[in-house]
Amino acid sequence: MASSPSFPLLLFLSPLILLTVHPLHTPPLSPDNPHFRSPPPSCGPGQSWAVRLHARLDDEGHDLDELAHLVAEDAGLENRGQIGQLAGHYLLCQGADEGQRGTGAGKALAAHRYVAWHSQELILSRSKRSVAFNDPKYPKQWHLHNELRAGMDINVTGVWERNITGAGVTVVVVDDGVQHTLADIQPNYSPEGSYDLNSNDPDPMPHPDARSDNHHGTRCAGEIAAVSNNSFCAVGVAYGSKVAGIRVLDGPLTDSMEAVAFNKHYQVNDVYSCSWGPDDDGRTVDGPHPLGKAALQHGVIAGRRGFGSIFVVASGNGGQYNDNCNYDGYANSIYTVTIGAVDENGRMPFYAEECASMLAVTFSSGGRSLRSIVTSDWSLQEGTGCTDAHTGTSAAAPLAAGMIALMLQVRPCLTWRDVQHIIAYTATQYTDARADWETNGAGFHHSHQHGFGLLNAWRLVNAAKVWDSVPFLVSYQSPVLREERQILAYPANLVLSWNVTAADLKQSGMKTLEHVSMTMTMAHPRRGTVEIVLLCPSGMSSLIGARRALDPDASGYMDWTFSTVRCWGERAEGQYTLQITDHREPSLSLGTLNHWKLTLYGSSMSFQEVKERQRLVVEAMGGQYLNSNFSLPCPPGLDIAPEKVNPLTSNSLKSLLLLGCFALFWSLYYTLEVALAHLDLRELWRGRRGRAQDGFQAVRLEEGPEMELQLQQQQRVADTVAKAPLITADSAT
Ligand SMILES: [Ca+2]
Ligand SMILES: [Ca+2]
Ligand SMILES: [Ca+2]
Repeated sequence: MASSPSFPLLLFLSPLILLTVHPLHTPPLSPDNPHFRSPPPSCGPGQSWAVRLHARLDDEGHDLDELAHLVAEDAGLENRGQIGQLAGHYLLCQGADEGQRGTGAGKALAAHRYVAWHSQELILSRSKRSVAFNDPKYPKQWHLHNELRAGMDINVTGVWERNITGAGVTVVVVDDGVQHTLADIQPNYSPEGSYDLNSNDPDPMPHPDARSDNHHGTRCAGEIAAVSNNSFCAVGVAYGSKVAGIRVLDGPLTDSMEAVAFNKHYQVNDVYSCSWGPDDDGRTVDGPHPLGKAALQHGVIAGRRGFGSIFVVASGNGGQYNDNCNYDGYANSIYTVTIGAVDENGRMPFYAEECASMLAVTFSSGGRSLRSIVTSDWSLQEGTGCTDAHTGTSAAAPLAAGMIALMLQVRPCLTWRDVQHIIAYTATQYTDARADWETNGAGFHHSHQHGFGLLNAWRLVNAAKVWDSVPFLVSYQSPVLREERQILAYPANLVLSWNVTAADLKQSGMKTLEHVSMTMTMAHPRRGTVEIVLLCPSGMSSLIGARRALDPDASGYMDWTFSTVRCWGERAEGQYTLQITDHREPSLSLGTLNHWKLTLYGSSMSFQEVKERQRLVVEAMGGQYLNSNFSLPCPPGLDIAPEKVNPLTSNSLKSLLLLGCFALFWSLYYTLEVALAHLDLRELWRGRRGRAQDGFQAVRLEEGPEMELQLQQQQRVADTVAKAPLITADSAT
């Protein structure tokens, strides 16, 4: 009760105290002034005492400064003045050779009537919050901190300084294995998220190969989560995250294996980094097959406790063959984050593929004179555990996966679509004469070469911090539009359109767009000469079907789905137009568009809400939300069981085999018993062992067809059981 009147009094007095203390430290005061002291900011190590005085004046009317002097004197210490701006707190020092008196000082302070609290100060261990790593190759990791070309890095160091390193997030590298015994991987390795589909065991350790190139997955894993400050090689983008490996690329890949890979340990793995895809030869049109597609869809619905697995895919390395990622079904998929590459000048390298469905780009190798990506490497065969030569869009996708891990640390409940939205909202546009930047009706800039722009870790994480989940996904599908129209030769155009009305969208409630897809079937003698442009109602155009000089295929497209992200955030309602033209050689006949179908994906988010979110994201870029304790509520997610046990795992196979054997023996026994019952047993008993066998022979002969059938059936059961591992073995090798 006594302290309650004294606190306002202190408040009242504090300006006075400040007035008396402040001049002591202001320059105009002469050094000759008796009050002038410039005490060293601290005492020697182990010689400083901090005291808090009772916040009231004593009976003789001494002020706090005077009380501090009295206390110091009584304890045999020297008063060094108020500690910072903390009224009533003083720093008292003892001499260097006064260790003995120090103990006495402690006792004196403890007993002193003016002292409310005291403490002998310890040296605090604090590391500077600037990023300095002892990893020998960190200085060469220009993609993390580019000192040569300002701005040409992923802008991540400020995120690390705020302790955002991907903690609590697991990224899985779906590739040719991960050497998890490596010093840069082992401490961050997640065996729980890992699997080997090539050898069907839980250990994704890469196998040495003839060309010593099963280092790919390990390099990608290092880019994501290489351990920092271990005096070894490099630092990962999300060096506080866990990294797992799914070995699937070291052998023939089947649709079912891909499907298993995409959902493997999907309550453990948050982000799937896939630096691979169909052949980048400029003539392939391929993507996930039915099971792979289903697994991608299942992953975004059920993975990560219902928030959705994040699938990151590389745009492809077929740039020199005019390949385009709209012919790659993984890049086209709405479920994936499609990432392209730029070199350290921000230019699209010769190998990189462009397309309308590309979300963003990040760094990788370029021409010979430009630097490649420095990352961990395998140490098998010719590997040294570290490389400065990781290249291609393969090197870009894991950087994106690492940045997404940083986002998920600050906001674990971001859905798979939130992640795509935040990328669209935050990727940065920059000047590149060769990029066809266009700003769409919602104010998002996109180029076929760079997507929405460069991924920027600072922007991604700050936006993630304030991002409220977008409304659930809705879609609209036009009917299949049967055309059977001739595709005209350039410069003429076949123009088709479909109007999406307000009534069409009423049922789903869709207001604004995310992905727009167009599925078509076309007959053509050389499909690589056809060019397809899709216009959204705003007039924003997407080159969804780029020409490919090397694609001579005469089978056209069979229900191929092209997609674009270029209309992101725009109003869904209005007229969509297709422009198809044929840059054909005159000798070839014209093709025919058989039918097409438009699919819109989006949500009930209104156009105004899109603008509001854009404003919020811009506002968050100052870092104020990241710096503060601000956090939006995050629901815990659904309680989804780990993926269903694959019936072809070794344990279930063993059980199946046991069951099968039991069934086989049981039916043999039963058959024998029934058969023997029909025989003269005494004769059999009399006979020698050989006869018993003869008898059995007789049974077999006598009951031939029926027994044969039974045996065949049993054999078939046994076959199915025996084939099970063969099927897996086949598909796995
Ligand atoms: Ca293995
Ligand atoms: Ca390291
Ligand atoms: Ca490709």
